[in-house]
Amino acid sequence: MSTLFEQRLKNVEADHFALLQRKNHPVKENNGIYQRYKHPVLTADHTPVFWRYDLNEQTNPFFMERFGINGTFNAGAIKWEGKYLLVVRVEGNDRKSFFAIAESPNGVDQFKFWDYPMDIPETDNPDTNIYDMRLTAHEDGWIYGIFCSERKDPDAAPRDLSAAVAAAGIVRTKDLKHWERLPDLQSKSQQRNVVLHPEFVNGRYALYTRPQDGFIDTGSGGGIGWGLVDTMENAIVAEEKIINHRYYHTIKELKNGEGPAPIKTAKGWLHLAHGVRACAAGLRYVLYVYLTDLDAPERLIAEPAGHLMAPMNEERIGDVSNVLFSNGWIADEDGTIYIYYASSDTRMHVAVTSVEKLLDYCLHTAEDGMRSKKSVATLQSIISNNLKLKNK
Ligand code: M1P
Repeated sequence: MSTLFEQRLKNVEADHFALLQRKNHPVKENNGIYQRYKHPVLTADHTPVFWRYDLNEQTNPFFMERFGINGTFNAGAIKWEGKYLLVVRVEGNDRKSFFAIAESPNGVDQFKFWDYPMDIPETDNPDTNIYDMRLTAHEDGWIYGIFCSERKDPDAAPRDLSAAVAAAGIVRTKDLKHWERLPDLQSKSQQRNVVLHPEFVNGRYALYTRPQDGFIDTGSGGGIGWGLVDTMENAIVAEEKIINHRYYHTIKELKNGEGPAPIKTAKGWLHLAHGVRACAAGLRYVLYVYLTDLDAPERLIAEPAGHLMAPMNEERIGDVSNVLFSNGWIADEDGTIYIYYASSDTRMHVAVTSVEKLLDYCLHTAEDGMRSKKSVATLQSIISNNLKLKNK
């Protein structure tokens, strides 16, 4: 007779093995722009059994979880030695996030976590929580990770246990195993969603920023900012200019933020970002793309109206519902793009498209006319062109 411990260990390991081997496949999607995949690529259940359980029967006779994982989401991404790597925001049941790398041989399934999470060094001012790393393989030879470092607001009123300060933490590596912590980014305001541009601009490092009035409120921040710094070893953004604005009655009325580092294409820098609006159900986070000039990456060339992707079906539900968020994508040599996106602060998914398709989408989808009448005019022009063709 096997013990309870032995039975549970066997079942849990079998389920975990089956989950990691599960094949993923594209779902039927008719928009022609991208292809979602059926299964999430990473969930809390993908984390190793030996993270969550004490495998010693003497000290864990009921084979109970000893370290609960609440979610695996908002992952940075990079192709490394032929593998698709995600630097995942793993959140424990204790609400603390940390980073862990999961790798896949094909980008769409079989993601497996490395044995140990990343051990990010602290600065002299320890982070309470760290999350949402954007990876940039910079032309200076380093791979940088910029993430949100959250700390309790030192100026909070004595009974206010929620006030926090968001800053951009910076690490760098050459092998994805050893991470050097650099001083946090200094700028005039709090920051989240900071991303390093992959190339020097006029000999300086260029950063996409997201100036904000408070920890949550972007208020007068205006949108996605752009700032140049002389060094990443003591990065100080003196001036920020807004390069992707928020507007009234759009998908990004309330907030927006740069996603992963932009992809260089023949027609410009391709950007993925998130836009946030408020509604009766709370905040709604969607993904959108925009294109900027190759020589002046801060200059907007094109931005299709509305969202590229919005939460659908089970993506709508999770810890923070009605949220799609992306801070990682990978462009393969053949132009295939893997968009890694999280749903509702809970799990990771993939959608596959290509550079060619996203450029076509950017350059041939009407921009937001900002008024219903303009939307109707765009639609009328599509309809009349199509009906002329059909009735020929
Ligand atoms: O909960 C939704 C998202 O909220 C924040 O994004 P933003 O700063 O743009 O509002 C982040 O905390 C992000 O991690 C989270 O997914």
